[in-house]
Amino acid sequence: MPRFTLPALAAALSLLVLTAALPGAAAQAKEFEVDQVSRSFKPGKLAVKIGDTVMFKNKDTVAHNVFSASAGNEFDLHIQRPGSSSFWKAVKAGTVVVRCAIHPAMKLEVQIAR
Ligand SMILES: [Cu+2]
Repeated sequence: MPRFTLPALAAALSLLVLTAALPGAAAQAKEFEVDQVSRSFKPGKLAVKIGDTVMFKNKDTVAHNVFSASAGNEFDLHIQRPGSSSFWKAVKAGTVVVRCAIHPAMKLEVQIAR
């Protein structure tokens, strides 16, 4: 008597194919980390591709409010408390200037390529 029925085997196989395909798809989009330290972005410049995600990690003792007014890539991550992380996904090719609404001196330049 077989241990597995044919439908169960087929289901197990398709699950295997699905999970095998996932890491390949995930490898296409990358995740970058930008820290907020001493009221500045580190690094201050970044090169990403459309679909990539940037994680903003607040390593400061003060709150930040990351945003961009660059055409096609406008976003606002709102108030971000010390120790927390926020995420932004690059959607349109070009140069994006990222700033903090609380600290005008903070500046990050992101180059988004196709
Ligand atoms: Cu700030």
